[in-house]
Amino acid sequence: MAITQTGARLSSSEVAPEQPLASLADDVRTGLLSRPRWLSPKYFYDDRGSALFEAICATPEYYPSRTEAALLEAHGQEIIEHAAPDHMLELGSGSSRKTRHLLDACDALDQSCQYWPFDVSAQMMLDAGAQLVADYDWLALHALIGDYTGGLTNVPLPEDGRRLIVFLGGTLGNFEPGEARAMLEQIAGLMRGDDQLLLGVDRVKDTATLEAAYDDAEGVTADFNRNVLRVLNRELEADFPVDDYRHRALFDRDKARIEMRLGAGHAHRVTLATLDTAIDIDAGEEIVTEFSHKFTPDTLAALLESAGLAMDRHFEAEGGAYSLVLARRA
Ligand code: AVJ
Repeated sequence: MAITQTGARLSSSEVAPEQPLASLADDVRTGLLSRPRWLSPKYFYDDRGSALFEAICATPEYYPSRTEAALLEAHGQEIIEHAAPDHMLELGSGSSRKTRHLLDACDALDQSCQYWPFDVSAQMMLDAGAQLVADYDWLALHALIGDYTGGLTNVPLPEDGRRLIVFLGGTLGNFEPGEARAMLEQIAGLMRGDDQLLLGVDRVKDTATLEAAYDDAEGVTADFNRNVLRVLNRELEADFPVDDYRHRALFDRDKARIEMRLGAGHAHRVTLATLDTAIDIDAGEEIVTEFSHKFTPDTLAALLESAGLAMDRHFEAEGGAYSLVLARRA
């Protein structure tokens, strides 16, 4: 394991996937040639896409992010008291903005814990990390660079100490049910004894609220959705007519998920030079770009149970808008 020491309390290392992950090229070839056509939401997040996601979180319609932050602020101390972590591993930590509520709670409770953010963007983690170690003088931060969908067995957590695994933002909702269970099983595989998982998920609610959250009036989400085509145009030398695509966000109540799609305004042929492929797209044809699953207390408990986990504490936003749960191995 290559460890880069960037300061006494700030270091980083790369986490290798268990098996080689599919490349962008392979994923796009598979998805675009399937029916319905699909693209993985993980390709939204180039620099522009990450900035657009931050902007989504600031729209009045997108309640999940601020609702989760409020729950972390209100219950941070109870969470840290209950989990008493020596090591906090966060999957998809991004800029670690919401995690500060947990670090504040550690601070208030004199629980000195090491923080292990895990994300693909080394730059974002190290920038945020430098600020974090400056703000919390007891904090040691070890940034883990990699794609956590490649598995967690190579995460270099020390054997000793109690673990709190943090998985926020409703990101689990991006996975299809079987994948979500597999992801939770991976997490459960890192947990022993009293170790805890802190999981944030969005809840099933009325269709209007859900669809508005994924189709804000300002059009930020629409721009975010179309951004995946810009990524493909750049990375695969493609020529998607980005502005010709219409953003759609529909709640499927049977599957309890928002589906984001991009619909072609006109029939066209797209060429992906890097893939040596051309695809004819019909007028109105749609590409599925994201699923965002929503849960009820029952479906959440059942999913946890299927992965060998059990709910220890459940913090709900007003009206059951959002859930934060602490779970342990069953
Ligand atoms: C970051 C995956 C949790 O599904 O709500 C926000 C992404 N997509 N608006 C979500 C997203 C459109 C977000 N997650």
